[in-house]
Amino acid sequence: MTDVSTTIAGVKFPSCFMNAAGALCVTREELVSLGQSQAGGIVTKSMTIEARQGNPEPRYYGFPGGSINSMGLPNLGYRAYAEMIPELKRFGKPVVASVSGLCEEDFPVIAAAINAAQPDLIEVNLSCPNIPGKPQIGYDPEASERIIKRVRPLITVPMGLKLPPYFDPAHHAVMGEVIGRCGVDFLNMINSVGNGLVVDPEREAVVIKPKGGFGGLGGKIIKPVALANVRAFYKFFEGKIPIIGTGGVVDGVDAFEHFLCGASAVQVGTVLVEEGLEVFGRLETELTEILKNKGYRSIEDFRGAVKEL
Ligand code: RRO
Repeated sequence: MTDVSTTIAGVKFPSCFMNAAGALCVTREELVSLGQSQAGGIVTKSMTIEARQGNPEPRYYGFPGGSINSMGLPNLGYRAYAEMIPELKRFGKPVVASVSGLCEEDFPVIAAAINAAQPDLIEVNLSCPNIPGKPQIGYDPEASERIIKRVRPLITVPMGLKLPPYFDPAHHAVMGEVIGRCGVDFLNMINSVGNGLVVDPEREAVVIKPKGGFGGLGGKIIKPVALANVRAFYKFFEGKIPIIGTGGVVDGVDAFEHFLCGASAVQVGTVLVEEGLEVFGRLETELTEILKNKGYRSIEDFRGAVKEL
């Protein structure tokens, strides 16, 4: 029997595929639909203190190979998600609450209240690229460390970080040191590749409205960046901190590559938005087929085992 379940920080997921924070997970209806789907977990939209409409539209654009977004944290506010968590937990799969904030002080407020609602895991988003005037926290190691150290004592469920992509080994090392000092139970990488620009040559225009068209890139085009980050942190921590691989997973082969690089689960954003909830069944079938053909029984049989030349 081929087994595509996985475990992150001691929490068992019936399938290694789940939604990435932001993808079809803002409203109660969307979260319930994720619960009813074949997704292995339910990840909430990153939440702020107050509900937000987000940035002006158009703010998402899909194109062959990927997507660009500048949603601007549209969400219901943490109180609404805290209330929903008990209901979402009844679907028999882990609930992952994604905690964000518009300033450092917001993070502990939300973390404490959401922890009281006892999701199965909490993911602290240090990497939203789309709030005008606010840089991605994960690119500031000191600010990241301050925030992690403030929320860490407030969280009793496994706590993870959603990281932005890093593009230099020196940056992996600096953030690796920060994470090592703070005690983090899991990592999720990568968030979208921030501040890309997509141009429509027909219209001679950018494709999304906020920030002059700049936004976070997702989908197939970012897979090599995602794999590099998964691999770099897997090696930095010698496989001891579980990693959720996010970025560029469109089919079973992409997921297989993430696991080879060291991921224990994968999340899907762009392909979920483009294809809908049916994607989870397809991905599971495709990965199962690959594992069967290769003679692997589970992800643990080959996780992190990519060969170097
Ligand atoms: O809402 C967004 O604009 C957004 C967020 Br919070 C994030 O973490 N990553 C992203 O691509 N978009």
